Amino acid sequence: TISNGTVFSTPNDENTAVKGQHRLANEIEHIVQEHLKYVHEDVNHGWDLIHQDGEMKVYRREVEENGIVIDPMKMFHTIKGVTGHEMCRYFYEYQYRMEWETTLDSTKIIEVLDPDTVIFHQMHKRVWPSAQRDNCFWSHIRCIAKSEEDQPIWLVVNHTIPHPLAPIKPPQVRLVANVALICETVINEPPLNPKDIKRENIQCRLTYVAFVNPGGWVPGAALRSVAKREYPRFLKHFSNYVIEQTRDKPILF
Ligand code: 16C
Repeated sequence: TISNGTVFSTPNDENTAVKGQHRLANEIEHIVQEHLKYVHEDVNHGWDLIHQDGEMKVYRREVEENGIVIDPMKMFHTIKGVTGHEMCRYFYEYQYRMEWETTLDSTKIIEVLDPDTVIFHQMHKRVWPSAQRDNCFWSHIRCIAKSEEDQPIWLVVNHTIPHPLAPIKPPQVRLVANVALICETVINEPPLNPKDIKRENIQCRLTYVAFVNPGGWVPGAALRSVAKREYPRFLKHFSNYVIEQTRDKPILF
């Protein structure tokens, strides 16, 4: 119990968690719906294609707020041999984070709200000469069924939130991020018996969006050039990581 009377559950609490019944449920619902609304938004207007590599396309919209660069990013990719659930599971679960996240010094879970919703506190690597950034955010994984025949949509949203267990400690600067990974599984030439589906029959169609405010001034040109290099690098690296992790495992639909 924190001094203002609020009860926070901890990661090792045995009795947390009725799904979707916690103090952030409404906020999360709202943000999830926003992401779903814009996932098919046309990128032909206002977005610049800044990187393309095979199936991967990276778009950016140049936006500044009070002189701070807050360019939204939107990326599309198709990854062979994995499902949307697998991509989202590896993105969401704490135990894999440091194996694929190359921008972090550390990550920890500071609260579990339900099995599909946790609060992380992460410390990013310092990018010289700017101050080190940290981020405290809720992370939520969800499966959305479309119809009996269609594969469901899987998504993870990570959204910055203040938390008494993660006060901002200068000189660190808290960044503000709202990112979503939204995935669909495509089954090619489906065998008659679903049990016969092999990894060679599946692929994941992925959309990743990031709205990141660095939370304080960073030289705009430097930020844009780091972002242009690092976002594609993240997506490529993370996709390869999931391919490697799942290669010899049963398919997780
Ligand atoms: O989605 C990603 N990771 C999530 C799970 O960990 C996380 C999302 C965070 C939002 C993006 C954070 C940007 C961090 C920038 C600070 C340090 C960058 C270190 C670069 C090392 C060379 O919930 C994957 C996110 C992948 C982001 C890659 C692009 C980062 C470059 C942005 C430009 C930063 C300029 C300097 C700002 C201090």
